[in-house]
Amino acid sequence: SISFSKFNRFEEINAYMDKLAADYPKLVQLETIGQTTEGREMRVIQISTKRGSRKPVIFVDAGIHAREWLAPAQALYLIKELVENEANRHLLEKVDWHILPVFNPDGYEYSHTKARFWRKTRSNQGACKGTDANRNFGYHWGEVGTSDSSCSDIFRGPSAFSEPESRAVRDYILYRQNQIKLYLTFHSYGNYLLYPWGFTSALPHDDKELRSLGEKVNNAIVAAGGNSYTIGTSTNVLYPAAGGTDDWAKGVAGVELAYTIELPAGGSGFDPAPSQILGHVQQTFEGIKEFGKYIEYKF
Ligand code: 0X9
Ligand code: ZN
Repeated sequence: SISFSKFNRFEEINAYMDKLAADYPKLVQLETIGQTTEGREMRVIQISTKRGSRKPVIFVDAGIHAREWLAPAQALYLIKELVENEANRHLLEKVDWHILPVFNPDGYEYSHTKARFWRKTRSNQGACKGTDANRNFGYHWGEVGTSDSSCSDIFRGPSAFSEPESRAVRDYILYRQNQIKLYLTFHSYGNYLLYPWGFTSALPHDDKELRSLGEKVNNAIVAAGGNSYTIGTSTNVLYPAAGGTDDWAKGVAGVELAYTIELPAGGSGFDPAPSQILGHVQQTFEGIKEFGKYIEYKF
């Protein structure tokens, strides 16, 4: 079963979501949104107090990069708090949460069983396997900070949306384009709160709003004892990298509020000690609540 003193395997995460769906049938619905290259199911948990509601949706994903294990842990903790902790019911009053805890389950399992620092998907690409799904989205695809070599960790894929995992998330978001008001994607590591763009150093039209919401979130995390985040556009505070999910969500799907959250480091960077997981996910959850409050107030 799942816990926050270890990194849970994909099957454990699925079994937990099944249990939530069985125990909280009024609150939880599961949707399989696609299949990976190796045939695993990609499952989104929809948390809502009202079936068929037209409330604003916050869409969250994690684990697009296989080795960034704190990201699925954070998504799982968010799921647990939203569903199982009655003190958090207010976060569901005006907003629905749709969460994909493991974007890249083939890679995630591979990083558990064969190669700890695997990043990409597991598709066949000629010389080497796998595409960086965060270079595979179809907005300024193939531009700066990407590679056309299948052996590179930032391989963009042979074409935009070449990966079944990318297509599943693209289609899920496009289908709910008008309802999704905030897109959050969890990565690790380094404590960065990033927003578009990753393909250019130009600022988005709503840079001020994105930054000030980022600051609210960071203040809550710091107040909870977490490390402070560097806030800004991907290009300006981290590095340029085109074809990311966040840029696509904002630039194509029209989800104006889109953030990549680079969670804290630990161990090699990608593997905080099991004893550190709970503290990190609790502190970050305090920031995620601020995102929820903002969407509630704005829409
Ligand atoms: O390079 C990435 O994909 C992300 N960093 S990571 O170390 N987790 O790999 C940052 C992505 C930021 N967003 C865009 N560049 N669009
Ligand atoms: Zn990442």
